[in-house]
Amino acid sequence: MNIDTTVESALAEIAAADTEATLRDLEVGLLGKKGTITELTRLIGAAPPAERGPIGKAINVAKATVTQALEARKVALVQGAIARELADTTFDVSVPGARPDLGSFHPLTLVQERLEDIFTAMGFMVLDYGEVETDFMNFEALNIPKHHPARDMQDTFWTKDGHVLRTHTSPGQIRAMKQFAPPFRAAFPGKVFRNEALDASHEHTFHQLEGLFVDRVVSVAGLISTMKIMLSQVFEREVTVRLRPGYFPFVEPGFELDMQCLLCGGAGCRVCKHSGWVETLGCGLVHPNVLRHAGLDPAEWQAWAFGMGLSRLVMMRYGIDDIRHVLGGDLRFLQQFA
Ligand code: FA5
Repeated sequence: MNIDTTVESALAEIAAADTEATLRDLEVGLLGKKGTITELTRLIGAAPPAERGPIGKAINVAKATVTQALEARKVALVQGAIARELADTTFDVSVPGARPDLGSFHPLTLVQERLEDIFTAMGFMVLDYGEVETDFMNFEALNIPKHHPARDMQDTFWTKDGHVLRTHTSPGQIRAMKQFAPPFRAAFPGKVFRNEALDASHEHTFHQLEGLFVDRVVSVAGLISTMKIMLSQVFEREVTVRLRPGYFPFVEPGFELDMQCLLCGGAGCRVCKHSGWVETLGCGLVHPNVLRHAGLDPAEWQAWAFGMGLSRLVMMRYGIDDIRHVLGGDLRFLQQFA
């Protein structure tokens, strides 16, 4: 192994490299872990101690020379390629280029962000909780003990180890009340899962947005007016709602709030199942047992909560007539929102 001849042949190879790819391979062959220039360092160990210093220096110079030559050749090759392209008279700069596809926000994201802004303006924190829950959080703590018939209201996907894919965003109520000292207001959007028959308005995987308002005194009037304000802000117009008594074990009293179908204006279509109304959210005053499960004394604290079908809201907002489009992933559908 001789430093000078190794460098000489390296420089000759570099000068002969006529493509960037060849040059890249050559660089590895010379300066890579097992490269010829790198291997020169072995000379240091083999030399008598007195000669090691000068040999080390010479190897450093060799490395620098080869690195510079590689760099210079790279620049020359790139410039050569550009010059060739410019000299090519068959290249028509006036031909329109291929436009890259632009992405866009998913309609769910658009509506969710709008709701987050609305709730933040009303003093709510926006929280995020997990999609896999314990039986306790999804059911027990919400006043739905084992064998309670209300468990059948939400067909459940179970994991092999006994966890549930949350059937609603309501477990967030318990988590938030355990996490934050009252009084507070919180909203938590998220994906939920139910093992149910699918149609134009029912998915097995859909989105909800839950809201929780905890204070010393709360009222149904406050709950309903908040829902009305929120819906008319989302739709940027007056929205007609109706309230029905609704049964949810975790609230008392409980209500179902329906919105007049914006797709058909109440005349009836397949989304509202020809009733003119779309079931939009469940709500009510949080049951004392739920407050207790979350560690709050019902004699001291009260709360209202609601759980809204975000996917259905998206359908109303954008005139989507089948919920299966929402998470269907069809690009032709999604491109409409670009
Ligand atoms: C619940 O999930 C309760 N956790 C809501 C609640 C929260 C009540 C807090 C009281 C207090 P429900 O099963 O009705 O309730 O679902 C709430 C909303 O989710 C419905 O109004 C509807 O808009 C939507 N929803 C329900 N099932 C589906 C489905 N399969 N596909 C799409 N949206 C659905």
